Formats: sequence, C-alpha cells, structure tokens
Amino acid sequence: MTVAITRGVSPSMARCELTHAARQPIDPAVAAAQHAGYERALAELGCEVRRLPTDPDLPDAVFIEDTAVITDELAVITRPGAASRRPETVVVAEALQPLRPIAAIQPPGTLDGGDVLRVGRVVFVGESLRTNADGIRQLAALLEPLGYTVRSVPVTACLHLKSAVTAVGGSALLINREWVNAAPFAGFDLVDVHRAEPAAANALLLAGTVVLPSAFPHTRNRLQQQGLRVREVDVSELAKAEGGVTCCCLLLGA
Ligand code: CIR
Repeated sequence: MTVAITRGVSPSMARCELTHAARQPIDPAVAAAQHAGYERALAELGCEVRRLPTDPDLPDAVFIEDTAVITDELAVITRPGAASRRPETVVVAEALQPLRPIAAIQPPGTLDGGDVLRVGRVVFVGESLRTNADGIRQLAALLEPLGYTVRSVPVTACLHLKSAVTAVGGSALLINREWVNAAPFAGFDLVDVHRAEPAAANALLLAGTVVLPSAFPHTRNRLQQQGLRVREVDVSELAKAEGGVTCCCLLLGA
C-alpha cells in the first residue's frame, strides 16, 4: 500500500514564505479543513495517510514535499532553499528513518522537493531560487549509482519545477510552457494547461488518478479529454501560501 506522509497546517501559516504571490490573509482553520479534505482524497485513492504533527514555529510545515526526495531505495533529506524552512526536516527525517536508508543534502547545497520531478528512472531537477547547482550535484551523486538519470532544468518564472510541469500518467506530462522550457521534456506527451489557469500544472498522480485543484476546471476538461481520471480537491486557502497538491505529501511506494 502507498504510504502518504502529511504534516498538519501550522497556526502560523499566514507568515509563510512567498515568492510570486502577494500576501493575503490566510485562515489556518480553513486551510486545515481543506488539508483534511485533501488527506481524505489520498485515502480514497488507496493511501495509508500518516500525518506528522505541525509546529507553530514552522509556517510552511504543511508543504512537506520540499523536505525529502524518496525513491524505493533511499530517502534524501533536503536542505530547503528558504532558511526558515530548514528546521522542518527534523521530524521528517525521524519519520522516514524506519522506512528507508537516509541520506542528506549538505551545505552549500540547497534542494526543495518541489523541484524534483521523477518519471520512472529519470529525475528532472529544477535549478531555481530554492535549489542550487550543488544540491543537484549531490542528489545526482546519490541517485545515479542507483540507476537513475538526473537532469537539471532551469526554472526562473515560477517557484519550483513542479509548479510548471508534473507527471499525469504513462508518458504524459501536464505543463505550462510559459513557466518552463519544454525542450528537456521532448519525447513525452505534453498536455498544456489552459491559458487562463497558469498554476494548474501542479497535479498529483496517484493510483492512476490525477489529483487537481478544483480551481482549474478548463485544465480538468483537457485531462479528461485525454482519457485521464481526475479527482478534484479544494485547496484554495493553501494556494494563498503558494502551495499546490504535490507539496502536501511525501509518497512511499506510489
Ligand atoms: C514556500 O514558499 O516555500 C511555501 N510557501 C510554499 C511551498 C510550496 N511547495 C511546493 O510546491 N513544493
């Protein structure tokens, strides 16, 4: 069974890191209710959901994806690019310790899990404001001996690589070409987000179903026209903190 590790919404979420979005009031209670709905969707899709406790001093803790990169063989604890987020990794490392051999990105490397898009044995890593070349080099040194190919992709127009491109099944990638150059993804079937929904490229593929924010109905239609199954979730309050659907879980065995 796929295990989905999540982390509760922090009461201090309104003080989250923001890069591209303007700060607006965030109601942690609304965010927590939406997060619980997201966890229910993961459970309905067959996951065992394990929620780690949040921390009032870690506003972005709910975005647990950024703290680790997990394969069948290894868990790599990241060194998030935002200094405020580095303490988030402590409880995540403790939770993953019994489940995988553990490695960790070391200074001066930085790496956010949101920059890591794994498709089979190919791992695309965004070089972004959060992930630097040394972090990518360290990840490659850990994964390539295990048979993975690591490819660096420049990311300048959005927060993370997976803000702009995610896997949605088979060889299909959902992409916003205005936020990332499509050239590194030649050979994949590219599904473009709808022009009116630039943030829709962050989708979570789980058990053959694409989990997508309900804010993106035009892109949902496009995915369904491709024969893909879509499960919508309302994550509008989490989106105010620049979070999407990939960033709220770590998956093991997906
Ligand atoms: C941050 O800026 O780090 C958080 N406010 C949002 C992180 C979203 N993470 C992700 O999409 N992987």
